[in-house]
Amino acid sequence: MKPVSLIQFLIEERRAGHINAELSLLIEVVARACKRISVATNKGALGGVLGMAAGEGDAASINVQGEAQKKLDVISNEILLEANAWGGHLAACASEEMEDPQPIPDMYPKGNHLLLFDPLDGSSNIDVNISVGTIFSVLRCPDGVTEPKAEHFLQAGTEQLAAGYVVYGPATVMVLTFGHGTHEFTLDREVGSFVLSRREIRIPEATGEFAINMSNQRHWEAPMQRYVGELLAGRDGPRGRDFNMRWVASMVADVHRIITRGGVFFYPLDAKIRAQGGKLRLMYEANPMALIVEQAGGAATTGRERILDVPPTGLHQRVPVFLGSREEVERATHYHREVDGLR
Ligand code: P6P
Repeated sequence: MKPVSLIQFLIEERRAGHINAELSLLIEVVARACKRISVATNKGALGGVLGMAAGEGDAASINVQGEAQKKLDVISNEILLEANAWGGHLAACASEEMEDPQPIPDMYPKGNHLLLFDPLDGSSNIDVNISVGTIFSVLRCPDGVTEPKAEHFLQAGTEQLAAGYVVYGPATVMVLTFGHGTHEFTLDREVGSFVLSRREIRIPEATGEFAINMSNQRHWEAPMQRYVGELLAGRDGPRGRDFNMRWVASMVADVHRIITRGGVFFYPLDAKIRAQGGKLRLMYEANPMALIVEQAGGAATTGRERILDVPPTGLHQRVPVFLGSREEVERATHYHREVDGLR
């Protein structure tokens, strides 16, 4: 069968009434920017792009999250900002690497969409050559707002018009949803275009594989201790079967494994991060991944409520994340809600 390119797929989605022309063009611009990020990450040590953004002896380059920036964090952020400045589809952008939303320069036309992105999630893995990725989310700019401020981005995850990620691994793969199924595109480097490789992805309801950073175990809440304890007990425990564990420490890589073969991913609240509300960012990581996973038949909660229903209170708000195969997300969430006296 003739391969379907991303552009053909976007035309299909427009004809189906799932997206409009402006959103279609925006996704093409984001995809093109991610191809450039893929080229930069794939150069590795030969591209002079590894290591910290701050030079030897310079003051460290620290982002709004308080994290030391890698050169590729800065490069990826600049590629996405530059590509989207002139496109004419956006009213503003917001980057996980930057405190405030970025306006579209006055010399360019503005559009009706808001783009949020984590330009290079998992970048601590760059220097050890483990997969990293870009996560993006698209919202509608509220009518009549010409200079969007942070509060205009604070829309629940259910309001997303599009969500996607690009994982820079052995292959460069984009996973994308417009709320009408989750689909996968693989970059054909010879042609230079993303080609549809999986349509209407379905995450298996059951799984034998979980992803969590076990080094935090002593800090977890009791229901998380109980849930993971049952998985570790395996066939001798209440679950009656053995489980396997994976933890890449690159959310995009862990989620892509789950999208591909099932599994469940946890970054629960723990005593260390309780004050911040969690580790992962609602607007830049949790919401886009939650839409992608739900559209593939999976589930995504904070352990207490559906992620997509969380009312945002801040652009860099953090939340606990439970996502993946529905049966395990629902069981772990039930344990937490039971302790809270919720149904
Ligand atoms: P830890 C990467 O920094 C990230 O934001 C996610 O991509 C990843 O899942 C998580 O943090 C890893 O956290 O505490 O295991 O390093």
